[in-house]
Amino acid sequence: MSRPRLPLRLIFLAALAIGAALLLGLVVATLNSLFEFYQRLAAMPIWLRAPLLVAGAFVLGALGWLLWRLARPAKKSSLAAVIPVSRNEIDARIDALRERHAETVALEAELVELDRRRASGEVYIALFGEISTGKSSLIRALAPQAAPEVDVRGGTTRHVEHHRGALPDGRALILADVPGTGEVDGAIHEQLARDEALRAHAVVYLAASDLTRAQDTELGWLAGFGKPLVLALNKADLYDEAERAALLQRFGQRYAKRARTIVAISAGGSERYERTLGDGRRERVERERAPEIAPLLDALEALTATGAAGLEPAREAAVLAEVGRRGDELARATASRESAETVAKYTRRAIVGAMAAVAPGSDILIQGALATALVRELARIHGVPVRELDVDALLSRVGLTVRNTTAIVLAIAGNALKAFPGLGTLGGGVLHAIAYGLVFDSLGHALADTLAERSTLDAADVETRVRALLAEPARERVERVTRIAFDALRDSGAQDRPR
Ligand SMILES: Nc1nc2c(ncn2[C@@H]2O[C@H](COP(=O)(O)OP(=O)(O)OP(=O)(O)O)[C@@H](O)[C@H]2O)c(=O)[nH]1
Ligand SMILES: [Mg+2]
Repeated sequence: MSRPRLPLRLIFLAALAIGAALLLGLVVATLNSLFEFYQRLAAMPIWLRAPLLVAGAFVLGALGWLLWRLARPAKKSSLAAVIPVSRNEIDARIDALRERHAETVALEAELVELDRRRASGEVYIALFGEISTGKSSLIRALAPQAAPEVDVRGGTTRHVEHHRGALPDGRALILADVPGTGEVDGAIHEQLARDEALRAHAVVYLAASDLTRAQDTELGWLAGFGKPLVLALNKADLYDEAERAALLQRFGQRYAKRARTIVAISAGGSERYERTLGDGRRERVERERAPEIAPLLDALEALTATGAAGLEPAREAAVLAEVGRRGDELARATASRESAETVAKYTRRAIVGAMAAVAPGSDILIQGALATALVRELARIHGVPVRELDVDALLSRVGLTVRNTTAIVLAIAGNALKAFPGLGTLGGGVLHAIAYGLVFDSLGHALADTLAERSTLDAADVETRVRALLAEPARERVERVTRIAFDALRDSGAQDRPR
């Protein structure tokens, strides 16, 4: 049967030989031309050769630059703009979540605060930055009557606190002192700080030295929300003139696009030292360092020149974007909860159906309306529209898997369920039903995961996941399904229930 293959191979070899000969010829011809060109160039008078060489180098350079421009990978902007979302859209999403019994209280509270601040007409400024960068000290400097706790130890501020301060021109500001970021195990406090930063009209980002990668990312995150930012190098007193200038220059190069203004300040803070008294005794003293924050005051005056009303649209957009993001997260968690409930419901039905089946093994999964209903309900939960055709295609595809693996599933179920004493007395019918439940549970979870991750009824993906789940049914899953079977048995009044 393999007779006609020989001439085909010969033709291919001949074509390859001709191709190689042509390529060789081309290389030789090019080298030849280059050599001739070089000889001609060498024979030229210098006044002609030099400009020709310069022009050639220029053309090559330009060509190289053009190729680089075209081929280089696109720069990823760290200021990935946050997708704007309208208030109506957010309200509608929260309503929908509430109807699904999702925990929307925190989102609603955020919107109430959004409205409250707009109505108040006050300008809110959040001081943000890593722990011990001097946020609370700066509050003291900006609002002398406020007395927030200041300490050398990082993580001193634990809550968001608001203080009323004033600019030199007399305008009032509400200053938010927030917990510092970058603390070990400080995720909760960090979240408080981030939320407050988004609620503010503008943010003063404090750093006490050059920015680390984490601080860089944080600044990018804030700028991504379109937050008006002042980048303040605090504790400037710790640097000499040259060091301070070098740091500011570096900040300028790296952050001019993200921050409206970059300043160097000394929030003050306090210092401890020992002094010798008249009688020779030594005494530990703590004294306040004099703050030097004039450049920051100028920056804040400029930044808030339009008043709250001018800054409000950007503030609102940032808060809504964050509420939208959290709403999406909540929607995913809700879908996951609903999916789990739905899968459990259908697994139970499959088990009950299998136990009632006249002939164990009759194809309730593949042909049954149950599987169709499961697919439809999971698709609805994940907001994925499906056609009758797609559901059929999916089930027949997965059906193959199930048919092929029923024996394996039964074996697995049989083994794993040895952990449940008394199960053996229930007979093959129950084991079979549990195996069916396992299949349903696998199909349901595979489908839910595919829908959640791909937002489409990708049959191939579902099949791969079902195979993986069936090949290695985790003990936790087997136990869960078995428990459902026990409950179903108990409800149907079975006598010899396992203990
Ligand atoms: N040298 C110097 N030290 C300062 C300055 N500002 C603050 N400090 C000191 O830095 C330390 C931390 O100050 P805090 O104001 O508590 O810093 P924080 O950012 O509020 O810290 P957390 O609340 O823990 O995030 C304290 O020991 C202050 O005295 C400054 O301008 N110069
Ligand atoms: Mg503090």
